[in-house]
Amino acid sequence: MKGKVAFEEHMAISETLENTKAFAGDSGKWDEFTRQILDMDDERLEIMDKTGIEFSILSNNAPGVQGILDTDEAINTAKKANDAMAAAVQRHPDRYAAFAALPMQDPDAASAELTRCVKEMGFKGAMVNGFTQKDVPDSAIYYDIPEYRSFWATVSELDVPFYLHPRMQIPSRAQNYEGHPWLKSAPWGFAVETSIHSLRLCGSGLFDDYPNLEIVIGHLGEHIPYDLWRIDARMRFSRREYRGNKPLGEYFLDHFKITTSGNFSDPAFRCCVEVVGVDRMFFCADYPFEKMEDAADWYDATGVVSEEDKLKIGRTNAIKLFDLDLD
Ligand code: GRE
Ligand code: ZN
Repeated sequence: MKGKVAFEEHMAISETLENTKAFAGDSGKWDEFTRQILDMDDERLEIMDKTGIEFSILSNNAPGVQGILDTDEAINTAKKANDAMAAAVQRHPDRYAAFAALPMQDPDAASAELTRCVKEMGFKGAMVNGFTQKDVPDSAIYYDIPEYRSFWATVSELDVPFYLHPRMQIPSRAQNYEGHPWLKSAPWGFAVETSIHSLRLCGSGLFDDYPNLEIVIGHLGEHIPYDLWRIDARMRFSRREYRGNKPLGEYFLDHFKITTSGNFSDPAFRCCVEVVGVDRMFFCADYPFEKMEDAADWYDATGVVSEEDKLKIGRTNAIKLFDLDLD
């Protein structure tokens, strides 16, 4: 399929490159990975052409700004990453837009940076890499807590989507992964982290306070669609400190969008389509952690949805959600 739009497509700046090293693949892959994640002008566009991806929304790599302990450094690094993406968008306005990296260590600074990116640079929303650390390594701040309501007010006012991207649990809180480091990252732990954070947002009353918020999660829903029925079913018996007015499933279906990033599986896709519907689903690759070729080959060939729905998920849903200037 030509004309696809993809938007979990990562770039790095020198300050955030190293923290991705462990995920780049086996040792021989680092040079190629570095070249690909830093490039926004050559190879990336060539592969987009080859795989029928017309347009990408760029984002900084994980954990990126969320892993920086010092708040001023986080603010400066977010600005630098955002300015680098804005420059790439200016060089290739018909191929790229961008999501803001945000210094969530300080909710007011995050609001200010998102406002700058959206209002002054035309960014399409934010991509935040899970919980933020702050001051000390053993810290993990999730955004359902009251301190972040003013930040969400800004997201709501700007009316842009917020992409909640995975990161790995920090070592001091990852005892249950002991002896199995492979389990902590993309094979499983990423989804555990991101699904818990998503469910916390649903259970916090956030979406009653700001009914227009749109959260995007990748990897075919970070396991949530598969379990959505059971969550509500079991919450008939215990809703202790659940702060939503509605059943959790309603918040999830009303406020979450799901992408295919890094999960090119027909059965998982079928489950998502059945649970959340084609209007809430979107094609993404997750380059350069995944190959655009793998994403596109799978998507272009899948028989799970009709050609009409494939066009929605691969293109027109994204044009609508992000108000993209594409036909
Ligand atoms: C991602 O960005 O989704 C990602 C990483 C590291 C490893 C795998 C992966 O940041 O999908
Ligand atoms: Zn990603």
